[in-house]
Amino acid sequence: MGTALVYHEDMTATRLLWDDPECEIERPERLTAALDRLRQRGLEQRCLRLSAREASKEELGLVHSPEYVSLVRKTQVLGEEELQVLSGQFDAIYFHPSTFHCARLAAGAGLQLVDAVLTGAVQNGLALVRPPGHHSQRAAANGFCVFNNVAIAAAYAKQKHGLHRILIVDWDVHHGQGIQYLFEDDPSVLYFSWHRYEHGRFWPFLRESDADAVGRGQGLGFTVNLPWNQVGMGNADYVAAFLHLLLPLAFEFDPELVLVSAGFDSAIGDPEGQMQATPECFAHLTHLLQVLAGGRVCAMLEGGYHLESLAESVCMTVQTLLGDPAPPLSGLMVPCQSALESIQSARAAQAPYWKSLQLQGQCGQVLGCRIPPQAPCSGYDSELSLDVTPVPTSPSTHSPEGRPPPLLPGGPMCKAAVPAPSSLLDQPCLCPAPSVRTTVALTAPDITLVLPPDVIQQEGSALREETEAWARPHESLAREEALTALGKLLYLLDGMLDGQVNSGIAATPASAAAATLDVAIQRGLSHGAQRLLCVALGQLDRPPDLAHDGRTLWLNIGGKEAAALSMFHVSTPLPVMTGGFLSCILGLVLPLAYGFQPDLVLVALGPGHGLQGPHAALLAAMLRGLAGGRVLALLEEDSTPQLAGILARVLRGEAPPSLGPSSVASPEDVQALMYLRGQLEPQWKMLQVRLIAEAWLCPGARLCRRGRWGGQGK
Ligand code: X5A
Ligand code: ZN
Repeated sequence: MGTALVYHEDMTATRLLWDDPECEIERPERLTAALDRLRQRGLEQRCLRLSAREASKEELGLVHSPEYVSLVRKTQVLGEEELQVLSGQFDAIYFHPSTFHCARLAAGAGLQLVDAVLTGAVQNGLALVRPPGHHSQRAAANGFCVFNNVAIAAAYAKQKHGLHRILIVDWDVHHGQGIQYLFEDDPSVLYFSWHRYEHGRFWPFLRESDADAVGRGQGLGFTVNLPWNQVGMGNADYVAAFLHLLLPLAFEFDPELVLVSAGFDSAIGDPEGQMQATPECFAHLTHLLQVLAGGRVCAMLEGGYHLESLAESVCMTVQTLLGDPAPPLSGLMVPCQSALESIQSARAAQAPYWKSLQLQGQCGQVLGCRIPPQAPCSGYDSELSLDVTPVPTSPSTHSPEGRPPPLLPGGPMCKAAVPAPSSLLDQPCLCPAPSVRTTVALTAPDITLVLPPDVIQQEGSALREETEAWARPHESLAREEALTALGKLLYLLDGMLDGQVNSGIAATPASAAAATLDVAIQRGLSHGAQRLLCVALGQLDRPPDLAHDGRTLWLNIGGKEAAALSMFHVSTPLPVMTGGFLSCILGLVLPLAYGFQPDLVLVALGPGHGLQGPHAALLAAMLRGLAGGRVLALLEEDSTPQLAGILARVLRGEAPPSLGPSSVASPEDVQALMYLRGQLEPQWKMLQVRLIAEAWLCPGARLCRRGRWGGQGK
């Protein structure tokens, strides 16, 4: 459906006319650097380009006082000295004779974007604007912000388009206190902000930026603050915050529209943020938001002062809005202690208002700790534990992240501001963005649906002899239909491993599902996949000779009971309610998947998977964030064409339909999840939503936990 890019060259006009070290970073080059890079990458050309219009007085009046709007209007005719004096009345603000015009364009750009998305002209978009908006208040400019672009867009979406639930995600590194103030008693706007806080010692130094500011009156629980108390937060911290805090609330809220206060001062290299998240992380954040609100995402630029980091991060965001798969994240996916503390305190502050947090609550509180605090390591098959347990300190290549872990044990887990290694930003990413749009190949027969033109019905098949050789050990693959299906699957898989096809859907007779999956795993591993994630739904037994060598992560959803045979072989019952399904995906599947960092994902809907189309689509859409989108879905031959169709659409980058209001998870679902967390947290740090009481959990836990970042500045 397309991506809008809203811009106007006039917004490069406003600039600082005098000496002010605090404000000098907000310069016109921010816009030109971002736009130039979008052009260089061919991304701008793929967007629907819209020229920004000025917001009207009435539109500005949706959030600002008339007096304040006239005050800003008058700056047009002031001389430099008067501008400087007026600027001095606000915190971190400069006015320029063009400020009023630019700020009206910035606000207007957001309105155009909202109109384009809500009329269905496009699916999503980005407004490249300055001045930024999120610090601006009803009657005050603040922190480089003059009019509150995102807040105006939200108020406009409510008033003009009649929306009832809008999610604002503020990933700028500063607290958008302006947005918070404007909606703090409004339950129709859920405002989420993470920000550098350092226990109140970072600008804007506000008590109300802390996690315990949760809104007021009717709006209680609709303000969500995640204060970062240390600098140096990275990809794992940001993804963990989304999986364990933002997304559970966002699904429960079920927004009709997502607005993003897209500041990139939260990216590596930025002088304000001093954080470590790489540009690719913004592809993942964007991707994770695209599963909400039917994919209606409107991003608007806020901060971002390191031109290189800003330009790259903007490209990552736009590329993902366009539907390209997200490049894999670099770095070990282990959230730091301080991030976990922040996430946990925000979860605790929000728990009274959100069912999804109450149910996932702390072990020992909600469930009365019926789950014995047994040692996960000893819970494993003893033969395997040697191979599996000492991942973080083992010099073998069997770590979940597939690279030798750093050999620096111990050390305080403190962070220091590390300047952006320019090498990190110069390097081309591991997985180059595809030059053509994602292709999905279907081997499933009888799909008579009208599919998007870039979804190809695959004709090819692997050589008969080769197919037979792979099939030989499996009785269930002896039948002709099973062999034919297998030949097509192997051909498709090879296309994916060669990089000719990004993702695919293959069909197999139900009786041969388990064997086909087994062959697909073996073939993937022997043909170039380093780490293969297999998510098997329904009754699909773990292939008998699947190794615990860390190259395959086997996750069965549909097992009889929750069980972790090793850290790489996990089974959990199929959740019965939507809420349970969501917490299984956000609380188990994705944390494991992000920790594992696969380069190939198999998702198999086996016998009795019981998934509705929208649930299957959500799972597939979210898994597409892994492995550069290299996802192969395996269906049973008698699956409905609707199921294959909806999967084909999400695999090529369309948004999954929203699930609607979610029911809560059943006690059994919660118990299974918490049990597995207890078992797996020591090895899979992305599962953690709180600090592990080390001695309480497992004697080996302390060993497992140290070394990752110790002594490395984080
Ligand atoms: C939009 C934005 C930052 C203001 C920092 C003042 N403002 N020290 O990033
Ligand atoms: Zn900022």
